[in-house]
Amino acid sequence: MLSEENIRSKMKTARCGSNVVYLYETGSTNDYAKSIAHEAQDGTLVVADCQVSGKGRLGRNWNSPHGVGIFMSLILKDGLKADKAPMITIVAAMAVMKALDRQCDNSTDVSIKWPNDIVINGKKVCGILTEMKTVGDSSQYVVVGIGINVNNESFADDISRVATSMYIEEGKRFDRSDIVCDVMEEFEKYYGMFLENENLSSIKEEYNSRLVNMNNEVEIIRQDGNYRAQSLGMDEDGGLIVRRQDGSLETVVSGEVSVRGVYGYV
Ligand code: BT5
Repeated sequence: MLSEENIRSKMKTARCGSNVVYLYETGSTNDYAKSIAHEAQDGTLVVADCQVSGKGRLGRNWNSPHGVGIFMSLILKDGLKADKAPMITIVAAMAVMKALDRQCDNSTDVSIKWPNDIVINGKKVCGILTEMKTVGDSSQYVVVGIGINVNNESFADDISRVATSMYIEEGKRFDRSDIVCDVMEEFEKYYGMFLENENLSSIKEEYNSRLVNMNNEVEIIRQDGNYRAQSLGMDEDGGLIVRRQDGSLETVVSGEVSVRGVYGYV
């Protein structure tokens, strides 16, 4: 069982997860975190056993059943400029990947699909949704939402082609509170590196070395149409550099686009 006591007793961080709010069931931990963010102390982590209306990006759903997954949202109050906030998604992706490295077998291929998916063996095991409230051009708070499929044995037909869990890939069950605390520890480390320059210069190399579609042909999906390009890796501001078929280079920015493999999800 995931419990507040369990999580608190294992948390080793000074800031991220220094206060834990545990909910057996909620609509969305991001929505709950936003509803308390004004009064909550910086570093508060909202964790739920189940979400009845878990959210992905652009109004999509996040499948969030009881007893098997991690659904958590971290409240940060650094007053960062709003245009820096999308980089926190990248920091969170690094943190989850490193936490899953710790838990999974050494031979397991844990990688990142830019910008916000963690992938094992080509399927999505984690998604990240960063939201914020702004005042002028600064953020009043940022909420980093992380969903990880841990002990799920199967998925509904509509997502089974893209989704996987740690249990499905590793063939064993995991203690969710260990993973929550490992993610917070890794997040605190990489977030500190990000804050030094307020960019991803010190993270970029490691991130790109684990990018699932590095150098591959990808489909860039934009509101005004799709096109194919070669993915060349992330830049220090979190954009994905791509080479278009006419040879020109372009940096695509998360939020504006999705990236899909030419032959499937990755
Ligand atoms: C994401 O969106 O990947 C962001 C997911 C963030 C979820 C966390 S859970 C805690 C916090 N509270 C929330 O309410 N949300 C955050 P996106 O890139 O838009 O991907 C969504 C798509 O992933 C869906 O359209 C499905 O195709 C697929 N999907 C849905 N549930 C999934 C799951 N559990 N595992 C893998 N794929 C899933």
